[in-house]
Amino acid sequence: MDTTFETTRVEFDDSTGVGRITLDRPDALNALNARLREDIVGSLRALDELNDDGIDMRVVVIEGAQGHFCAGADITEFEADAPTADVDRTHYRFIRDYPVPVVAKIRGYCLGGGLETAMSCDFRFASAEATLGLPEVDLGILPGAGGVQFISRLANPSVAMEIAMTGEHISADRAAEVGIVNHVYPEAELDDAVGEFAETIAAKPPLSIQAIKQSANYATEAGLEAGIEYDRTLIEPLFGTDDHEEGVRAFSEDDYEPEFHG
Ligand code: CO8
Repeated sequence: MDTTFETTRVEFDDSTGVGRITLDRPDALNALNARLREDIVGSLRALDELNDDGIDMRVVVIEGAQGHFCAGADITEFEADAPTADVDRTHYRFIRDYPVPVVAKIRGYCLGGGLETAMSCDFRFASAEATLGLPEVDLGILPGAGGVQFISRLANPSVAMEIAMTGEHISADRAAEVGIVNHVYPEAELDDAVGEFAETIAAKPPLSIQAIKQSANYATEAGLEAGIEYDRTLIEPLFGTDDHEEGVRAFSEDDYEPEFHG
């Protein structure tokens, strides 16, 4: 299934179960106008619908066209119609609540709403040449689509505040050092590294992966006791699955190669 929206391209590799969404407004460094925000949601829905048709779609990678992830909200739209909280939050929340893991593959600029988009993903893999930051402060606003919330959970809160208050551009290495980015690769190795990671996750038992995402999201919001209780509700149904049986069999039989189907 390969398809295009006005500002995104969507591809799916049925041999790996990995979908790919490319933000495609390169003339504006893939800045998020209203159309692109809606197309991201439309693209994610299109990939998710594959599962309704019995096709295993297990991981999504989001990247930007032509060397940049995304330079943030489209500033030219601010004058005409400042983004409302509801409109602008849509794709961030959609990614966070999305049933399969979402990986942000970051090249070039990843700023403002672009970094907020990446931080709403479950993983961030960056090129060593990427530049990240939250420059909203210099526009007299704040990263108001959850950016301060996300970065304060990923990085030390004081470092997070420093990045948001200075609006400084930081390197991928610095972003990894403070916890915003999972891994940094030389530019030429990024595609393979993300592909390998996505395929590794895609081959795992999908219901376990879904439960781990739900549990990890819950952990950022709930107290420890409530979180442990929540995990108990997640694990009980997993004990009854074929994938659980498959994993136990692979542990017990030396040469058995498990295949997980969800
Ligand atoms: N919006 C619109 N157009 C943009 C944007 C943007 N964010 N960023 C770049 N562009 C356009 C430029 O206008 C330029 O277009 P043109 O060629 O037609 O003049 C083209 O992309 C290339 O950009 P530059 O010529 O500026 O390229 P440089 O390499 O010189 O600079 C930069 C690249 C540093 C990325 C620079 O373009 C820049 O600083 N961009 C703005 C970055 C920014 O401030 N982003 C944050 C925006 S605010 C936000 O994201 C959060 C809003 C939260 C709202 C929450 C509501 C609830």
